[in-house]
Amino acid sequence: MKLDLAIGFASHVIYLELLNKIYLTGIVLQLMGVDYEQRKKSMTNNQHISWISLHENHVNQLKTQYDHLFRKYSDLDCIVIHSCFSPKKNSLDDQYWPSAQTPMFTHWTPYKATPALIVLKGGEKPELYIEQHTSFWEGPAPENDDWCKTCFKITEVKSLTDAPVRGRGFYIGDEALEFANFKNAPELSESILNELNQLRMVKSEYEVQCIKTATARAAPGHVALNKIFMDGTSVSEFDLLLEYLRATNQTENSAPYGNIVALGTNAAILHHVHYDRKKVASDCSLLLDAGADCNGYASDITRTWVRGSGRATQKFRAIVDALEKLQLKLVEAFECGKMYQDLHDHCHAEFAQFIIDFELSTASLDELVASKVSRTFFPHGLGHSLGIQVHDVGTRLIAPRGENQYLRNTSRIVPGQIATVEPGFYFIKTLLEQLRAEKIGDSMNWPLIQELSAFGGIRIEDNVLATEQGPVNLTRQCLNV
Ligand SMILES: [Mn+2]
Repeated sequence: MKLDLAIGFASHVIYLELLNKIYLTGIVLQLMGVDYEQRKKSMTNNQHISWISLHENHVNQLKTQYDHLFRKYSDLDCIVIHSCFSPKKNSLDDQYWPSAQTPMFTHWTPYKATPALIVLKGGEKPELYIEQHTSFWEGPAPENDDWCKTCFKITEVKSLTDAPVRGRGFYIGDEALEFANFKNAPELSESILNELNQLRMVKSEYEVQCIKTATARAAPGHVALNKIFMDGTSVSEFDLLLEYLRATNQTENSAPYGNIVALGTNAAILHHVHYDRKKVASDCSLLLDAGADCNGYASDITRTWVRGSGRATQKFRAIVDALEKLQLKLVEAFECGKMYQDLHDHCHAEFAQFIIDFELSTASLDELVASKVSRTFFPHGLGHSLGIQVHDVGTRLIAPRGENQYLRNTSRIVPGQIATVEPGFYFIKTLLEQLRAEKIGDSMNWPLIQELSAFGGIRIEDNVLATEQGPVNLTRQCLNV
């Protein structure tokens, strides 16, 4: 059946049937068989994790939460979620952009083989409509519908618009689909989307396992790059990127975000993804911000290493060590009941002290705090919720204070929340120029700042789960560099 679908298109049918009979059938079936057996094994035996039952429990929990929404919005007949699998093309070119799945779809299932539609109705078993694959230019993604067999009522359709979607409903998807007897209710969009985002803040046992596994998958990449870099090898950012992908068994597109590989001054660029080809052999810093994926969930890990023994190198290394101590303290403070913004504020207070301890300024602590100098060196937020999106949703229902404008987590920490804790300390040219123009700029040790600028900056980032018993550092469980 699946083989028929894979090659079942009209114009080439005779040719393909012939090929099929002579040559392909055996190989394809063999490949499918091997693939299926391996997949089943990895899904059921991977680190003794029972993925199927974890996922079933997750879907049941999610169904209860959606049922609650249907009771609240009693005039709503259905919620329709499009997978948005279809990749997009630039209208003037025939090259596809990598496709990103609708996060609310991934919340229900990691199914990814062909375009699909989830239709939810209050109190009923979730329905999954899967579009037949017909293109002979591109093959379908590998089958992974094992996830859906018990949790969903599955129907295969020629086109997703054939799905019997009826009544007044709420449609979620990047690509607008028209259904004959369906009336969308866009006026509900903001309130329903807010509620759905809220459902993603607290992670189920299945989701925690996905993020743990994504973290474990990223760890070998960090270990490999630490070794290559600290061994003194002459390497470029591009060499390191390729090594990271190889060590984590990923392509650039399957990684949850653009891996940041920054040597020296480039570490001051918060999202540096240019991958310089120039090899560097000297005293240098490496900032690596790179994760991995598991079932559509992300890990997000950053490390900063420094090699060499020069005076400035040693000074920079001392800041790296102090930052790591502070980072571990902040992870310990990720406790249920606390406001995440308080951790961010605490980090700034500590950085004001850093500026004194590392002789970056002759001003007093009070002067440094009052003039907010730490924001020059630490301009981003302490961290963010982590899940299907690397910067996950549901934790910024209230805006942060103005001076914390980039903070993405203003929530009260609750059990089941997973967030990153990622303090950073950078020498960013544009921000330093602004500081130089301020009155407090006169107190800064500009020659030292100039020397340290060669190392760019530092960020250390772990993924942390909040539990009633205290924080669990998911990253340090499997990574010790
Ligand atoms: Mn992050």
